[in-house]
Amino acid sequence: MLFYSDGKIVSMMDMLNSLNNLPVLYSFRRCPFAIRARMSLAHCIMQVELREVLLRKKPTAMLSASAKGTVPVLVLEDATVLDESLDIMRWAINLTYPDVNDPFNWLVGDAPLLADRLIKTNDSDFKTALDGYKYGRLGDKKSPTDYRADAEVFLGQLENLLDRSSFLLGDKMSLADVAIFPFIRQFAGVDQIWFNKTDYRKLQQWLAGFLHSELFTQAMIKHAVWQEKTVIS
Ligand SMILES: N[C@@H](CCC(=O)N[C@@H](CS)C(=O)NCC(=O)O)C(=O)O
Repeated sequence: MLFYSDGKIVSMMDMLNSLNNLPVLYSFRRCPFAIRARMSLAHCIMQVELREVLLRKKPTAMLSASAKGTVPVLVLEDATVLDESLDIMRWAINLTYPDVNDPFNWLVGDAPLLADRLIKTNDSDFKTALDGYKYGRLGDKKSPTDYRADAEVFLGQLENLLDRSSFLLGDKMSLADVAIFPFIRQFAGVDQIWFNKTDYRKLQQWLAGFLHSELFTQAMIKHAVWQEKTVIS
C-alpha cells in the first residue's frame, strides 16, 4: 500500500519510519568510518533508520543534508546533521549515558589525550598508508610494501599498548578501540596470510575478539540499497 506524505509517494514501511521519526543514518556497509559509527549506535542501543547508499550514486537527500558527500551522515529528528563519524560516536554516547558518567568507560576519563592521539594517527598517517597498501597509486614511487612498512609504525604502537592490557587504553573497550578496529580489519584483509604470520600477536587477538563480537555482527547486518522516492510536484 502506498501513502502520500510531504509531497512524496511513500511505502507503508517509509510511512511507519516517518511516524516513528527516527534519526536517519546514511551508511555504506564496508566503510570503516561508517562501521565505527554503526558499532557505537549499536552499543548505545540507538534506533536509527539506516539508509544504505552506493558511493558512486549518492542519494540527493544525503547530499542536501551534507554536501561533502562522505558517509556516515546522521540526520537527527530536529534536522541537525552530524557528518563526521567521531561526532556520531560521541553524540550517541553522550545522549545515551548523560547522567551516569559514561558507565562503559568509552570516553576514557583518564586517557582522553592518548585516545585522541591514537585516533588522529589512525585517521591520517595510518589511513594514508592503508590506502597506499590496499589500492596502490598509479605512477607512485612507493610500492604497496613500502606503504605496508609505513603502516607498521602504528601497528607497533598498538601492539605495545595491547601488551599491557586487553584493550588499547585499559581492560575495558573504549571509543578508541571501536574507532580504530575497522581500519585494522581492513589492513589485515589486504593480505591475511602475511598478517597472520607477523609477530603482532596481541593485535591479532584484539582483532579476532572484535570480529567475533556481537557488536560487530550487529553493525554488519546487510541492508538493501535505499531507494530514493520520486517527488511529485
Ligand atoms: N572524516 C570522515 C571520513 C568519511 C569517509 O571518508 N568516508 C568515505 C567512505 S569509507 C566516503 O564517503 N568517501 C566518499 C566517496 O568515496 O565518494 C568521517 O570520519 O566520517
